[in-house]
Amino acid sequence: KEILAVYPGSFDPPTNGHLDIIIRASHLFPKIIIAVTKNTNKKHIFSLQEKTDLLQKITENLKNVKVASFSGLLANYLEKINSFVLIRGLRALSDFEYEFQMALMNRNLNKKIETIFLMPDQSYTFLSSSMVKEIAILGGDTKDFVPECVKIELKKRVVALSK
Ligand code: COD
Repeated sequence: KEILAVYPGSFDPPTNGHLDIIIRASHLFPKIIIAVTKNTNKKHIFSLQEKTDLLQKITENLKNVKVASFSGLLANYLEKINSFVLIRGLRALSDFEYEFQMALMNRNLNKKIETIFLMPDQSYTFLSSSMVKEIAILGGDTKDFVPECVKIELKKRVVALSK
């Protein structure tokens, strides 16, 4: 049976760290869905549609990767698309507690769900969407941290938000 793995996140915006995890996962699983949703604990500057479009653009050369968005509980979404494998990225020890809690909570909601953690290249371990946003808002250059099309959209959004 072909395993369908889901990489869920808020991706606000998608970074080179996310892309590193997506590429690693695409080598391991026959089919991947990047599942974009809202993280109610975070403030987002891009809509679900905008993030879906950006993720589609930056993964268009990865033939086994698709992008989708969902609302509501991740466990319910997995059931709906008949997937029970989650991919998450681990950057540092500081990610562990939140990720561990989420993995076990998802398994409590549906005991078939397994979460697989992948580590990015070490050059991305310091990278986070919130820092990239902060750099953009403060006028810094984000070119080393996000794909070119994300950099352009981020700059536009920051200018629009400052008006
Ligand atoms: N290198 C490697 N991995 C990275 C990097 C990087 N530089 N940056 C981020 N990552 C990893 C993160 O560790 C994470 O695993 C993944 O990439 C996505 O990151 P984010 O920040 O875009 O996504 P999150 O953490 O905001 O996603 C949380 C969800 C939206 C998945 C969660 O809130 C959720 O499932 N929401 C739906 C409602 C629900 O079911 N809630 C109950 C959950 S138990």
